[in-house]
Amino acid sequence: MRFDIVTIFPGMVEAGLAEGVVGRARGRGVLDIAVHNLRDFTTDRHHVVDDVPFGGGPGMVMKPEPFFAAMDAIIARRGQPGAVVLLTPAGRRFTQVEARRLAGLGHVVALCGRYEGVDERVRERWATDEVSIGDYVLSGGERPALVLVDAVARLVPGVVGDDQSVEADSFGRGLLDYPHYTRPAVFAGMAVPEVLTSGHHGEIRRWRRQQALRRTLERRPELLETAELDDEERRWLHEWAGTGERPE
Ligand code: 6GU
Repeated sequence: MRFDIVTIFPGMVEAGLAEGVVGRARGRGVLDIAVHNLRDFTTDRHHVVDDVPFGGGPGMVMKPEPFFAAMDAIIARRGQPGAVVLLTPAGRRFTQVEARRLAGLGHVVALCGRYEGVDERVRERWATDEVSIGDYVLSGGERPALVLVDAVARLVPGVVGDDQSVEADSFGRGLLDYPHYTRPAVFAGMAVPEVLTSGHHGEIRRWRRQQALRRTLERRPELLETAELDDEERRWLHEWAGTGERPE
């Protein structure tokens, strides 16, 4: 999987890619990620990337020319991408569904804007997608681009060591994850739920499915509208709704 990230803070982006699952996959060559300094695509002596907004008002706007030059260079050197994503708080919310779609495209370019804005002609000419990572304000698209790369990269075969853990992840089936425990069996006066030490694998699977469902119902009930549930899970929901009860 290939990523190109265009930013005025290449050091921040490189630092975010250096360690962990993404850093190792990059080291193995499973991920080919290039970080491009937007200032390298300016032609003036001072490498200026922003200017005052037409029509007035506060803040600065990122100039279009460096983005256009960066995109021309990326296409020439790295090939035609499957998507060009502009990271902006005005974009559509990034979801696991979007991550899956982008992972299937093989080559994604991320354009990091600053909060005040990017000249609209960049979006018009280049952006196939405009993405926000949530309803809060960040000072730039760099951290959102790192979020996007991480979420997409995890879905690329060979990036995460254990394919099963990707499957089981929160949102793998559209549900929140179940609680996890490791040794010691009693710690700080708190015991691990007995079922997990029982060795009854069928009971353990059932408990985990119930816990995942319960958490989702309590914390993110709207996810249940699109989650992939089987008949038994639907029955549990029905029972809990009927009695006001919750499983242990
Ligand atoms: Cl993509 N950019 C900025 N500046 N703020 C954000 C965001 C993006 N997503 C959530 N907040």
